[in-house]
Amino acid sequence: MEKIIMITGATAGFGRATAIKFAENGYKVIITGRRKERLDDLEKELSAKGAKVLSLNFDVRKRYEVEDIIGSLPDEWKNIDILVNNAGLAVGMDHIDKGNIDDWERMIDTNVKGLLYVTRAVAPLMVSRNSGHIFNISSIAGKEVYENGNVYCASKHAVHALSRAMRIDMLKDNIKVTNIAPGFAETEFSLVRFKGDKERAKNVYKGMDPLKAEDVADVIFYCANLPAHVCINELEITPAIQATVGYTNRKI
Ligand code: NDP
Ligand code: 8X3
Repeated sequence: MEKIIMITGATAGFGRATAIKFAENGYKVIITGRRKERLDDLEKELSAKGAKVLSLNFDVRKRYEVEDIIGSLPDEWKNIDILVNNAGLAVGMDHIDKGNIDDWERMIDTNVKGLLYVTRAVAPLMVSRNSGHIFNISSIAGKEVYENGNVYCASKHAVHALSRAMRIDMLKDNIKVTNIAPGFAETEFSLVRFKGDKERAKNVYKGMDPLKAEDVADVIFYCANLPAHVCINELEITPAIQATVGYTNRKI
């Protein structure tokens, strides 16, 4: 039987690349995000390749919407085998005394609370079948911190802690949990962080060959397709020129 994967934040970056990778490999894919047009376009693109796609248009921060939409999945889409908690963002980059509190709330509400709402809705479906695999997209910013990264790093440290906690809680339910911790990857991430400032966003990746969204999709696919007795609990992936969050060998 075809496996079902649900990916939050499939309208761009890692989520979109992951949806394409799994759809091309015969999975049924549930794609989610706030930008409906992009979901529609992706649904068309994948369906044209013969994939079965369900597109769900919601904001992970809206607790009751998340519960309602996931709670009323059609029967043929309920048996979710893989959940990728990917939707997330950084907004702003300032010292802690100057940060914008609205930006902080957006990051915490999306990266931490949104991930929890989705997990709380999907995990019982997996527990009832005694089977499943949850991927949480954290970051190397979930293992280390950097100047001006304060709240984003804290939100990703929370994701890292939740991955470890979920692994323990769901051990007896035969549900694998994998924490993915990418470093620099050129997606729309920096454009969002710098609120549409293209020049500043481009500069983040100056002098390097950053990760591509497809690199992250490939490792998720690899982890998801290991033998049943193997679980990768954590996977850190950076561009070759990046050793830690702050040590890079840029060619500038
Ligand atoms: P992108 O900005 O390219 O994609 C982010 C995705 O998240 C979009 O599909 C967006 O969809 C979705 N999203 C954001 N907020 C919400 C929300 N409130 N509700 C639903 N969906 C939402 O960034 P990336 O692909 O790079 O980021 C994906 C994840 O990877 C994030 O969690 C990020 O923190 C993490 N990460 C990124 C790294 C990088 O360097 N790029 C490195 C390490 C981790 P829409 O706007 O349509 O809702
Ligand atoms: C994104 C990677 O280093 O920009 O999580 O925080 S970083």
